[in-house]
Amino acid sequence: MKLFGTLALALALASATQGCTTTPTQSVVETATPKIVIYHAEGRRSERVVWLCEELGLPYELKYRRGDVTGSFEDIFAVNSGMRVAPTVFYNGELLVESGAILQFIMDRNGGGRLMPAVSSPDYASYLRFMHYSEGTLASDVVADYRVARATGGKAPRGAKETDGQRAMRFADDFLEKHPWFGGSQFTTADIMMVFPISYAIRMNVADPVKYPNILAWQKKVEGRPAFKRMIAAARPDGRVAPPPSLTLP
Ligand SMILES: N[C@@H](CCC(=O)N[C@@H](CS)C(=O)NCC(=O)O)C(=O)O
Repeated sequence: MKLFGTLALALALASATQGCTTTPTQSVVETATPKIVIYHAEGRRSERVVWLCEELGLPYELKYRRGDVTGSFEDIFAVNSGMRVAPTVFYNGELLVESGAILQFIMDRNGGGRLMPAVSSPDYASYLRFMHYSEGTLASDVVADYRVARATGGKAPRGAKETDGQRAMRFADDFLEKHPWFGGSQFTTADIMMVFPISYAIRMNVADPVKYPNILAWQKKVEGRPAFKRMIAAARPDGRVAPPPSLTLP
């Protein structure tokens, strides 16, 4: 017992010393190709995972019922009854939910430093901010604006006072005035995360696109990427299916 205790202490000390003296690695590159199964519904956030796999050249299996969003969600519920949500992903059999976490997980295992700035880079803070801002602030504010408007007559908010969603869009637009991408100087997964809430805000008429010229220019750039186009061909071949209704413009 005593010997085991001493051995354990020696091992703990050795690994602690190692942790202090070695350079931390940013990601663990997997040598074997993972089996990635993406449960998807057309036009939904699961596009992010497809797009990332296309950017990284990772093979994936895409499961959805073409032209049938309700049916796609039924299939999701059959494998993930705890959380009927797109994306639902199986990575080597492990269930993953929450798109930002899924992207980060796939990047950590397979990115090898691609599509993100180095942790020591000055871009790292903004990269991380927009990775989380996309869902934590922008999507939640824009969707809240949409739901409030739908519950109170369905009119697009166009008053002098900004809504929370519009303010969140302006913050993003201001950032792009000084930086080409949400991750700073290079295209990163933060851009992949930001596309959904931005296009939702514009399509649903939550935000007036003319007010966000930097976002409009960025949208053209990201949507022109070959991997984005491959994602569209695989995940949204017939355009948007059963999109929620847009708010009415004044
Ligand atoms: N924060 C979650 C949000 C996931 C989410 O709400 N996805 C929508 C589709 S875009 C969904 O599954 N909604 C359920 C439904 O439409 O029934 C994420 O980023 O993964």
